[in-house]
Amino acid sequence: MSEIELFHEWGSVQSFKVRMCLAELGLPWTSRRIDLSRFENLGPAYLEVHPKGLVPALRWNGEVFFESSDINELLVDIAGGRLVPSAIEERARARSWGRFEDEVVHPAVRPPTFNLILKARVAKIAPAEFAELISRHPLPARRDAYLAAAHAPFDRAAVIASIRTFSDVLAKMERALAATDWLAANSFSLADVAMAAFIDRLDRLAMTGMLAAFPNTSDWTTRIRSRPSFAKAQGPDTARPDSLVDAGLVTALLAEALGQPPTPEMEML
Ligand SMILES: N[C@@H](CCC(=O)N[C@@H](CS)C(=O)NCC(=O)O)C(=O)O
Repeated sequence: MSEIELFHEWGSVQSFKVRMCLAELGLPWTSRRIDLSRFENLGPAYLEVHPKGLVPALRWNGEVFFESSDINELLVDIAGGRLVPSAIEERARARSWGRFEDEVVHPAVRPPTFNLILKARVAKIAPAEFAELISRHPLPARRDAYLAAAHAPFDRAAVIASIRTFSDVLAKMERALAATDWLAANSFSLADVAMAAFIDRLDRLAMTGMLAAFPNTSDWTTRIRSRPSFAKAQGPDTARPDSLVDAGLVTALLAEALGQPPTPEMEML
C-alpha cells in the first residue's frame, strides 16, 4: 500500500477527526506536523501542499487531498469500507453528521478556542510581526478575522453564542442516541469519529460539565473515550501544552450562556 502522509496539528479539531479515523482503520501513516503556533501553515513550503494554508491535508499515491470529511471517506475506501453502516439510511445519516460537524460544530468551536486558548499565545507575538505573518493568509476572511480579533478584548458574546450552539449540538446528539447505540446506527461509524473530535475540544475548553444534562451523550462519551483510537488521536500530552484554560472564567461563561432561553434558530439544529 502507498504511504499515507498526514499534514496536521495536534491541537486541531479537524486533524483529530482524521487521526482517529486512521487509528480506527488501523492504517499506518507518517506524521507531518504543521506547527500552527508558529504559523507554519502560512509558509511557502506548506502553501505548496495546501494552497489555503489549512490542516489537515493528506498525501497518498502522490496526490494531496483536503477537507477532513472527504479525507475520512477516502481512508474508508483505502481500508476496504469499514466505519460505514450497512443500511442506506444509516449511511446517509453518517454523511449528514460529518457535514454537521464541518458546517456547524467546527465554526462554533473557533471563537472559544481563539479566545480561551489561542489569544494568550498570539499576545506573545509583537503586533507588527503578527500582522506580517497573518497577511500571508490565502483566505481573506480568516486573515481579517485574525487581525481584528488578535489584540482585541476577550469576545465574551462570541464565546457565549458558541456555548449555546454546543448545548444544542449535545441535544441533537441526545436525540440520535435515544434511537441507536451510536450516532448513525447501532454500529460505530464515521459519524462517531466526527463528533468525537467535538468531545475532545470540549475537554480542552474545560466544558465537559455540559454533558451532565445529556445522559445518552454522556454514556456515548464514556464509550468513545475508552476506544484506543481516541487516545491515539489525541497524541502525546506534550503536543498540547497550551490546553489549560481559566476554569473559573469558563464556569461563569457556562452559567451565563445556559441561563438564557434557547433561540428559535438553535432549536432547529
Ligand atoms: N473544512 C476544513 C477546515 C480546515 C480548518 O479550518 N482547519 C483549521 C484547524 S482545525 C486550520 O487549519 N486553521 C488555521 C487557520 O485558520 O489559519 C476541514 O474540515 O478540513
